Amino acid sequence: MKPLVAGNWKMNGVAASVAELDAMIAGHDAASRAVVDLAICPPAVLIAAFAPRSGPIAIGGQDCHAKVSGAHTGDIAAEQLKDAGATMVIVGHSERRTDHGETDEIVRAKAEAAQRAGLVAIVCVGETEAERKSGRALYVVGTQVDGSMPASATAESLVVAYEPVWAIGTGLVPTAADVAEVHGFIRAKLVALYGPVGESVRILYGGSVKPSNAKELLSVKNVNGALVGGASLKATDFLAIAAAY
Ligand code: G2H
Repeated sequence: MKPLVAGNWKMNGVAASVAELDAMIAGHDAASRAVVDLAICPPAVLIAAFAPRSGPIAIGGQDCHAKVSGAHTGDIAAEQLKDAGATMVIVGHSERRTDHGETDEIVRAKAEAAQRAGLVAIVCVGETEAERKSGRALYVVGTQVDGSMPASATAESLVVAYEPVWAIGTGLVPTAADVAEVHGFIRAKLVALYGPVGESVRILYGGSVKPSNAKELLSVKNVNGALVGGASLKATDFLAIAAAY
């Protein structure tokens, strides 16, 4: 399957940051496009400006509301992201789960809203440091997968991102063996949930991915790409990660 390297800009970037997007577009040449899909998820206010010029780089949101419209101040519907030019959206990122109290049930509703709007849902799961240290990483990730995944999926409508919370923005990364164990576990869960389709859903690794560790992380079995935060803000770093393929 073709891997996906998606950049999550989080609450970073202003209109002038389009220069980085333009450099990414220029660097994602025919040879790169043949082997890897790239996406950038900027703050929602930049989507409408980024999408028309993004060419070979898909543009996504970082969150969506589960409803189509209504009295939900500050929220954005999946349909509105689609209208602005997004083709995908991250849901259930640990920063959303922590900062906004999002439960597995809420994340699942958001993933289904994304699919309803015709967006690819990138659903995030991952254990905390305490959960890993107490030997509960697989249990926690399994519970999140069971509770957060949409009712149905195709290879095109769902992407899963494994992001151990303790690796996010810390510079720490799990060993290749630990990544392989969790990704293999998620793969088995996806097959149990969706049948053969579960074999073709991409599973991204996220958490302190950078040019220096990309090759090792992205060559692990069942790692089908990366969700990149800090290192996606600069075109040179982001393209260097994509060049691991
Ligand atoms: C994990 C990741 C992007 P970073 O949140 O989703 O961020 O690469 O900065 O750890």
